Amino acid sequence: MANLYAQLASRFPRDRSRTFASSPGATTLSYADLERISGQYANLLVDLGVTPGDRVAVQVPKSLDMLMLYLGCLRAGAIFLPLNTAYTAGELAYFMADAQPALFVCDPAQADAIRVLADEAGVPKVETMGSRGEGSLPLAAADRPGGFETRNADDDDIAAILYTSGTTGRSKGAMLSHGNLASNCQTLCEHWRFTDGDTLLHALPIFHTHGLFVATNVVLSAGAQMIFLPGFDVEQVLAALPQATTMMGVPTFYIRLLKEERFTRDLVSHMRLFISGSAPLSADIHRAFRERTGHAILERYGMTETNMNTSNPYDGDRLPGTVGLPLPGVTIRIADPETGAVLPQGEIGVIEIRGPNVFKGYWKMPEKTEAEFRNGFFISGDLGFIDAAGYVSIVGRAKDLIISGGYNIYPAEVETALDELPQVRESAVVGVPHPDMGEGVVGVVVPASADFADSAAITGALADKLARFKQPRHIVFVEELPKNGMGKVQKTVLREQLAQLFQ
Ligand code: MCA
Ligand code: AMP
Repeated sequence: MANLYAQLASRFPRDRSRTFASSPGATTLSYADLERISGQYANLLVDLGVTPGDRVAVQVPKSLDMLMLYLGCLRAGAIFLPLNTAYTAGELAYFMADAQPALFVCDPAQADAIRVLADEAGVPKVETMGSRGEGSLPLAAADRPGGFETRNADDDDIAAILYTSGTTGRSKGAMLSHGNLASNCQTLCEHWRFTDGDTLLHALPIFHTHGLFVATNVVLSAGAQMIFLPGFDVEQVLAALPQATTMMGVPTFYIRLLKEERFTRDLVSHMRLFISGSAPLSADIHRAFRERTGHAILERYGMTETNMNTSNPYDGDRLPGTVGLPLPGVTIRIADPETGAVLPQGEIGVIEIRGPNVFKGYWKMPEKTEAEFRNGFFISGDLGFIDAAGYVSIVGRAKDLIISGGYNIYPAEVETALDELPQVRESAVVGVPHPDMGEGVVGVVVPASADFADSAAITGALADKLARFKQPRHIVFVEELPKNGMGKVQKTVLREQLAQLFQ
């Protein structure tokens, strides 16, 4: 097979003047522009000394330039490493030290602070890229030639690294190969019937699998176009929907749209497809959406490590509360979480995944990689079952994970940050139902002195340690944490006690 970019390019529209992406009130790029600008970035990377296999770490606001840099990295054989814009300096220092990028691209406003971190971590080059084409990298790219012969790549060559946190220890860099990404987006493009007549409404961040590999790569695979919004803003989405044919989002997008009276059946009667993923879409929201619009949201299930695994059907029943059937080429089995024994159909166990979509392992962590595979299957940490018709349902998580608005938060990381504070004796972090974000983060704290109850002091102290989305929205002070006979905190008890906190 070939470089992912070359595979995508083989499906670009023959007429390269056709639109690839438009940002309302800003840039519109044709496929010809895409080829030229991604070529300019690839030439620039070579000039900057970036060689195949080098990491290019990117923490910049969402922009089409960032996408062109992604494609430039693919073409030059570099490994694209996008980072959540919410990460703090402390979090970034870890990623720099671990990934050792040859180049770090940051927001111009952060350049001074990033240069200090980069010096400490031995990262040789820092360049900048802003949200409107400003910054040293776009400026330098504009001077480069647009022609670039895309480098050959093998299926197993790494195209991107995406960091995911873990239940223990620090974040792990999931290595995704050209073959992983190419096979998955082609499968999704066919499964969801994307064609060059489609226009995708893109309001997701592009530092994650969802916005980058699912949304963008599927559009590119179909030679389709997208309306590229800076983020999810309900006004902008309502204004753009009439020009779109398809939309992808996390459940929060659909929850927020349903709150708007202007989100009517008429507004979306021309739409072909709404897709949801990254977090559970409640059956209630699925039904409310169908009642309001006549559209059954198509829910699918994926992970950073595996891309997409299952999807409800395009034709046929899109069953609320299920994540659908395994995608073509993907094998799903349900195993006993303790023994790994494969369970009979209908029983609940841990979901395990095998297929061309499954990643190559964690960057520089061979033992962690080995521990998360069983007989060639990746152990997802999600609990679920498969019904008689083959539909997969997710019923819980074996991993201690909170998903808030589609972002993953590992309680262990937040607890460590809380426990380091002098005001805290011990803590437990849980996710409880949140009407907008699905789950909201709550920190349950046993204070170091009995009369301490200043939650603002606690959240304030976390501000520069943890990305904002990981910070507890509520601090609840307790005299002691509920523990079982082994001394382990009973999080189920806490979740039950706090279930109404955000209602
Ligand atoms: C923003 N904030 C959040 C979140 N997002 N807090 C918790 N959870 C979040 N997801 C913070 C903001 O910094 C702000 O802080 C405050 O919460 C309120 O922000 P708000 O304006 O309500 O948020 P927003 O800017 O509208 O963002 C919400 C969002 C956004 C639109 C739901 O989080 C989003 O685009 N999520 C999509 C994430 C995604 O793409 N996940 C895919 C992962 P302050 O209080 O300081 O104002 S890939 C994946 O999961 C797999 C592979 C898959 O299957 O797809
Ligand atoms: P991430 O680490 O960001 O790749 O998140 C992957 C996790 O998101 C999965 O292991 C699931 O727990 C969750 N997830 C993704 N899609 C769905 C879905 N449709 N329903 C429920 N959980 C989902």
